[in-house]
Amino acid sequence: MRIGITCYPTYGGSGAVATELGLDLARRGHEVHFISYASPFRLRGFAERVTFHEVTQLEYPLFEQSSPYALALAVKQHEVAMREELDLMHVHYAIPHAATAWLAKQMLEADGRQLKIVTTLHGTDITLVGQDPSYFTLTKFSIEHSDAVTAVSKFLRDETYRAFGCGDCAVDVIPNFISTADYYPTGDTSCRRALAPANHRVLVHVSNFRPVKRILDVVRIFAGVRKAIPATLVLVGDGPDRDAAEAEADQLGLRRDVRFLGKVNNVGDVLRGGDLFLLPSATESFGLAALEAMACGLPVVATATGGLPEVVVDGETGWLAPVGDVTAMTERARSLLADAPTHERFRRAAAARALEFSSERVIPLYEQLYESVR
Ligand code: GMT
Repeated sequence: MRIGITCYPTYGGSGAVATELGLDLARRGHEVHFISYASPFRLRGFAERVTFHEVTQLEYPLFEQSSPYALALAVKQHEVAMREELDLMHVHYAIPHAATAWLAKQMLEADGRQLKIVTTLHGTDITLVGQDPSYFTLTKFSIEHSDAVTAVSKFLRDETYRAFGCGDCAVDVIPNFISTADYYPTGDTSCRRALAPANHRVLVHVSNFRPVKRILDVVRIFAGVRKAIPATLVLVGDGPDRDAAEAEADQLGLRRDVRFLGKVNNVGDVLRGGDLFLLPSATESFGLAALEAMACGLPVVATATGGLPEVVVDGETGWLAPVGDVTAMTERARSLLADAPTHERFRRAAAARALEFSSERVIPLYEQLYESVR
């Protein structure tokens, strides 16, 4: 099939999923066209049957802060669909991508051409942004006018039905997935040696450092663990709350044992050097970062929120606690790291659980969905 994919190109789960999906579809013989304002961060270099189309925008003084990106995107989606004879446009994150795809579809229909739209809901497009009055009606309309809609967890599907009450929109759950070539456990200790002193346990967090990730909780949980066990905290990513996290680490006297790596491409290598993953988010529709960590054999201490319980099996592959309960998460992390046999059992269970979300299992679900709307 010839498939257009639109996503945010920035560091984050929806762009990561969209890009890995596109690359995998191309390896399976499909022709894939990414359409966005910049090349997605995981689209590294050339790949056969993959093309990136950049949305360009006219700068015009009248627009000031309101440069109409969505309109330029709709024009590019229409142009690429026409020229490349796309069978469908798969958009990731509803706002504004599902609405622009609908516009492109209308323009194509005016020329007697068809374009099917598949929309994948990822998280805050439903739980936060989409429910704001400034976006609500358009988000609901875009969902109802997509040819197929998927959500990355049961939680997100149910939240879509609850918040938008869209009678006609069947939302299929297709979970996020991992590439087992990139995310796998290892007995090799070279990654660990590069991150921390040999006698330290290594705690890892990966995110875009937005408030929803509760980064200060990550630092405070680590502070509690480190009181009992020699340990290093490795933070991967960057975003608005990084400065506050650095200040908190300084304030708690942790500077020497907390490493801020910033954005890195080979996250799997960092994860393979770790012992435990922390994800104390206020909400997560899925928690792709937790799945990637589990695939590398890291148990996860996280919050029992959103779709996380569908990924992390409480008491088997990690522990879940209420949002904001730093004390509980600290105690869970500390006791797991102090108990070698249990830690090893959790490690194995985490890696085994992650295989249930392998790309080999999940990508065919998207292919089947595409065939059903074609
Ligand atoms: O919805 C967002 O906040 C953006 C999105 C992203 O691009 O990072 O994150 C969501 O999508 C990921 C991939 O499906 C999920 O793993 C994340 O749990 C989800 N984030 C939230 O729900 C906060």
